[in-house]
Amino acid sequence: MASGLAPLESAVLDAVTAAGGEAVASTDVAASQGVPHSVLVDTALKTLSAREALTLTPVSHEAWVLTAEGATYAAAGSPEAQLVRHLAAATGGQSLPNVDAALGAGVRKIGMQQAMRLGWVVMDRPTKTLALGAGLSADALPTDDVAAALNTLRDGGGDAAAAAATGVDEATRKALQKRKLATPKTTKTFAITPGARIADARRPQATELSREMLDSGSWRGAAFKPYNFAAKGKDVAGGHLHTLLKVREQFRLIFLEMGFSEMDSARYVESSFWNFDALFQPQQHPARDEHDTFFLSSPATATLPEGAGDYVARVKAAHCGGEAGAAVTGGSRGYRYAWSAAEARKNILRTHTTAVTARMLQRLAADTASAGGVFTPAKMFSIDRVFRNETLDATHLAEFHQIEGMVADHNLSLGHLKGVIHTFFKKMGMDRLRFKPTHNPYTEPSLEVHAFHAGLNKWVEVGNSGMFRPEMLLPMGLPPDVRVIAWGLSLERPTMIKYGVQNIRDLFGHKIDLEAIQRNPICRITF
Ligand code: FB9
Repeated sequence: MASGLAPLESAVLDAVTAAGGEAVASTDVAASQGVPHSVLVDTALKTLSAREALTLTPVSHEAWVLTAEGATYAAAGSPEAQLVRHLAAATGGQSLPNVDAALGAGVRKIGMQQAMRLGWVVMDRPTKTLALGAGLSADALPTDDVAAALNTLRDGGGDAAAAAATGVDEATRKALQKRKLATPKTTKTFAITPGARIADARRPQATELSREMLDSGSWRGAAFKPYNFAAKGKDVAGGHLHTLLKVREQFRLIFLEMGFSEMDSARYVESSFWNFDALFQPQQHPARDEHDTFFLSSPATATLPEGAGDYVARVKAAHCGGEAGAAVTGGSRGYRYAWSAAEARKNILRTHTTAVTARMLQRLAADTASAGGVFTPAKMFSIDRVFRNETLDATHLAEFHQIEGMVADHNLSLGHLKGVIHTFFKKMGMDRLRFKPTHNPYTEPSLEVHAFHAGLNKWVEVGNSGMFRPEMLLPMGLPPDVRVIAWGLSLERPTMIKYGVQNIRDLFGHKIDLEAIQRNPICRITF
């Protein structure tokens, strides 16, 4: 049961009760309690009026406050008055530099302007000296109404009505405002009167409807602390998706929207067979040496796929070429080298998720065989980590996330590849694409994909793609008219561009700023 009132609340209630229903000025209570008016409002008046213990009637006051410049003139006199006093004290015309030295160029300039407007000062053109105006002398100086008005405003607490009463009328105040010497400020105070529920304001307030109150019925008369719906709830600490995973989720949605299903890519350690050989990448290909690929020391080797109609032998034949090779690849002459099973067994950290695609395609071929040769088209994707022993720089780490999509169906063409890539990048908000021929060991033709990025206002290389080679597909046992188109990109690049990250180490790794992760807005995929 919340007990007593805050001291200020109690003081306000006392004042209101003492006033016997008369309105009490909030400024008076604040003054009597020695607290700034705003504190009284925030810590007592708001809570008590929320409980309908008080009724607050806003009273706006227009108070004129002097500007810093106004305050100096209130003390030292208006510039024009200072100038006149100076000239009166001086003998003969005063040169401008002399007056500047005495009053300061700022005061002299304003003073001269005002005093000459009022005829208090004249300029002797030939000698460029200043002198008192006609009818003025040291003992007949004009009154400094400006300074007087400024002082009246300050001493009157800026109250317009009080000032007007002492001759500082609206026009004078406007003139001061025009000279940026004083400005009107509206302050809002309150006339406090008793509220409908002032009676039980002192009664402790219930903060919850407890079981006992329900049983005892004591809730009927109880005063309940009104819900403060504006109260900031407790910051609920929760998990935060890493920025990369936020973007990954968006890419998954794009693929799912396009009717793709996700491949199981949970396999960082892969055999050279699936990562390279199955993709018809020759064993002496530069990417297969330790400069580009991480080889495992233990387990150093993997077993090659058994059965599958002796799929491994057909892969070997495809690589070796010759009769056998041409037979399993529809006539390719292969690479004509001695393919080594030992090389293929070497375990590595996969360099691309295309290894997973190879496994999926080989499984599709097996399913086709077990379905009596009936091939079921497939659209699949993967987004997962790959590892490359590359030179590290601001945009390259030894690992990144590869996004890959593939479509396997009868008689697919390059047009289908370009079409599906257009659909994909359009969903990323990029609909101006350019395709540039390139080379991959496992696709022919191969196309680099470039997109015009409006935000960066430039063309960006956004991925790679191609049609898997028959030397890769036929040894798997896929029907000869089945074509497989595929494309790939990284997850890091779009994420860095989306979140404006310059250095990949700020996005991925032990040095990232966790705050940023928590602060990063959810990711809307359009780039
Ligand atoms: O992601 C890449 N670029 C990119 C992608 C999106 C993007 O979005 C922005 C909002 C606009 C911005 C940039 N790239 C691929 C292009 C380059 O960054 C490239 O320099 C780096 N590439 C990585 C490999 O680096 C060694 C990105 C990574 C990549 C490259 C190729 C593939 C996948 C990832 C592939 C493939 C493929 C080809 C054929 C068949 C199957 C898969």
